[in-house]
Amino acid sequence: MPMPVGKMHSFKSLENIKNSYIERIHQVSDERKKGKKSVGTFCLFVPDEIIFAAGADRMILCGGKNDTVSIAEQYLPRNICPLVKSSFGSIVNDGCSGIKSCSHFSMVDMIVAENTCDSKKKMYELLDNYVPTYVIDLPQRPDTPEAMRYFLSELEKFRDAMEQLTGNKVTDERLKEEIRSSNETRKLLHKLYELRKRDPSPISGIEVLKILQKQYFLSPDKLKEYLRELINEVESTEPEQVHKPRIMISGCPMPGGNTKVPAIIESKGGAIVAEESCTGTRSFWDMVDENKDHMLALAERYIKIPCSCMSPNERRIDNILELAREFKVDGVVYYTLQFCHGYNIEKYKVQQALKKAGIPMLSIETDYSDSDVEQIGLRVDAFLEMIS
Ligand code: BJ8
Repeated sequence: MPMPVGKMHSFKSLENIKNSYIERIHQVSDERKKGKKSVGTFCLFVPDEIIFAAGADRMILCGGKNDTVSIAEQYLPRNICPLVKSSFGSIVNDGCSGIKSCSHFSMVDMIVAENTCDSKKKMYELLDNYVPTYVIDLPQRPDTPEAMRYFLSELEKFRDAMEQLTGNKVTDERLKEEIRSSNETRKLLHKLYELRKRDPSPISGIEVLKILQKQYFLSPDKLKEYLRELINEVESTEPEQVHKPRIMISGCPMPGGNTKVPAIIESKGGAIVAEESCTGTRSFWDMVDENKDHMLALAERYIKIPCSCMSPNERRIDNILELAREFKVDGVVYYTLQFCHGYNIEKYKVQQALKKAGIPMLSIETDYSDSDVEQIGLRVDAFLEMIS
């Protein structure tokens, strides 16, 4: 039996977020004409606070669109994750093939990368031929004092590189302001997620994803403005009392342009109430301690991000269980991109832990194409039927 889909709310603030792209492009372009540097990033391990404290702007360059994948395949092997291919294709695209990349991919003076998964690491080596690429080296066994010391020294080197790029000193005062500002954003996102704990949730997963995908694209002030507007609207919404199975998505990030799996889940009648993802809780869950040495506080906060590139990564399993309980989920959709070995392999541990906790899980491994939409739809249908 098909699940009840129910009527969707349409929040005015989401329309503003949707239309924010052009305005942001003009803003960055004007800033660059006046000499402000713009930095492109790919990963949560790069602390925004240091970039902003150096007086630069930043935009995320993770690709979520399928159309630039074929461009990347002229340079990269086909059997690597679509996120890497889409990003690379968007940056190296010269438009000859008739495919247009989104404008922001060509609007950065430097890329700040990080040593995470193999595909990204190797892509960065090639990207340096197109845009100067600075790589932060990450220790991959995060729970040791040696790893902390090393990561802190890497962040200090990164701070120096940003000072060199912009010609501005990263003062303690500026870092303090940026840490406070980023914590404010994190608190707003917590507030939004708190509202999703209501049953039924007053906002759909797709709607939340729209703002999360813009999180590292918009300026911090604009993001906060949109979040406040959205929270006000959601707080005063009376959701339709249709019972829908509460779903958490867990796994790979879903950058702008990639909404395939959440769209299928919600079109089939599921309600996504949380995402254990870098386009989700991993991006904002932990605060930076405002009462410590600022660089140390940043190192401590960022090294804890439970990415599958870290080993061991038990923190992620604990987070998933905690989120599943907090958001009272009926089931978890474990979402991985093809050839993302870290998240694909970690699936086993997550499945075991969820099974023990009595929480059903559906595993979906996919790419950015539409070729499996129907097949995923059938599997989601059966899963939702089972957990209802
Ligand atoms: S902190 S998840 S943003 S590394 S999906 S490119 S891992 S093969 S994006 Fe990530 Fe930072 Fe981790 Fe988050 Fe590789 Fe996997 Fe592709 Fe990925």
